[in-house]
Amino acid sequence: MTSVDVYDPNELLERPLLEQLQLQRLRCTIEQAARSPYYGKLFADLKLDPESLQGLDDLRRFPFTEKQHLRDGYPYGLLAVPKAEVVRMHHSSGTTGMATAVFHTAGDIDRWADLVARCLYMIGMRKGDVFQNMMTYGLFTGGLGLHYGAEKLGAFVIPTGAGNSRRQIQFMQIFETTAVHIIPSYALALLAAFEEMNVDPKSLSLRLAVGGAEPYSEGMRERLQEAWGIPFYNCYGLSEMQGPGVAFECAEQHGLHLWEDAYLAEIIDPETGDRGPDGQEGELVLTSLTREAMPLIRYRTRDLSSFISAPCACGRTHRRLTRIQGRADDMLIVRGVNIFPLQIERVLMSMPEVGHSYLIVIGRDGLVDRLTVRVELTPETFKGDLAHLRDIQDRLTDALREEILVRPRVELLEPGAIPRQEGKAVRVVDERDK
Ligand code: DLL
Repeated sequence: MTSVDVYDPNELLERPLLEQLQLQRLRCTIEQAARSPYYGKLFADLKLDPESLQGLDDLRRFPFTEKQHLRDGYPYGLLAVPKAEVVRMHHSSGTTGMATAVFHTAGDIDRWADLVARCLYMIGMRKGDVFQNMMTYGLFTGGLGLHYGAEKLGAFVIPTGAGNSRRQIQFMQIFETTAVHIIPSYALALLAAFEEMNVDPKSLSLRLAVGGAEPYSEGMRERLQEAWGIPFYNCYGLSEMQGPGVAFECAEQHGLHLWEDAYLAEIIDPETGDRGPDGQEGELVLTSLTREAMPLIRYRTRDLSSFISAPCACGRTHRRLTRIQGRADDMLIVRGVNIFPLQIERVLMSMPEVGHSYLIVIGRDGLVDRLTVRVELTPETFKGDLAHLRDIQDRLTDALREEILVRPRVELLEPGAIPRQEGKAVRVVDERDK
């Protein structure tokens, strides 16, 4: 028997037992989903029922659920319990213009809190930790999701929410905050406030940070860890699957454990919908296994990732996902070339002269696409002479050209020139459709 210290023994389930549990939960989930107007009709039309599921592979016979289905059924088309059983709803951020409502029973909230507590325990958080939750509270799941999980663990939770940078830092000082939950782009922006207040984050009681809700590169993580002096753990989730805590990094910081007793994951080719070999990058498709109010079957997340099937050194058996590369919809096509914003971030973060923020702007010169990368410099670099700045501009342009195969226009900006966001960062402005 292994002696890994875990929150929930399920984290160590050997694969055959884990799969047995998944199958049992999948059958219940299908039965539950059939109580919603949408799935009830779909399963009846296609003559699908839980009994026909002999093994996990039989799930392939079920069609994908897309965001559009949630939208078409808005608000209650996928609700699988009487409305009186619902204790809370969340609403997706609607960053892609398609907002959806997600409902929770008391049991759902409890299981979600347990899952988040498991994540936080995994990275060493315990009763006695002071957890400053700097995520927006409200319809967004980042605030309340982590809040309930941290409380369940017995941590001392400070629900500051997002924004008000000076007060965030004061609270860290006064209440000796040991752990923070923060959007990575905001964690970078907050460094300017630390500098202004002449506070070194390394002088505080901080031990660890949880960062998620938006794609960020390994280079960005390294920067954050260096500047804050603490590990940043990647947290993935989406409202439709209840919120943060779907997958989470362990102390190894090499991939995110996807909790397979709560979700059944597939990676598909976004074009064909087929499953590829393990390790191949594709779109993550998730089936909830423990959700009651609004179970979703084969939900297409649009998020791009791949499985790491090698066992993790931490001893947990749940498979890991590689860092989410962004959404399939994030892909930019510039002069016919496919570019992901994270490719640009990777290059920027590798250059020490680059400061706390950047913005990608796509426009058009006549019929030709124009790609501009606006880059804030660090305060020290910005004071440099013109020849030095020109050299940085040339090096950035060349490095970006090499990575994305398109030659961008690079604009160097003074620190703080790009407006800060408290929520998910907007990294791309596409002016072509205007
Ligand atoms: O962002 C839930 C969340 C809150 C996750 C706090 C982590 C921390 P939504 O607003 O529904 O839910 O947005 C979900 O955000 O489909 C991804 O595209 C993106 N996303 C979330 N976490 C990550 C991450 C929350 N760690 C959408 N890396 C998802 C990359 C992420 N993208």
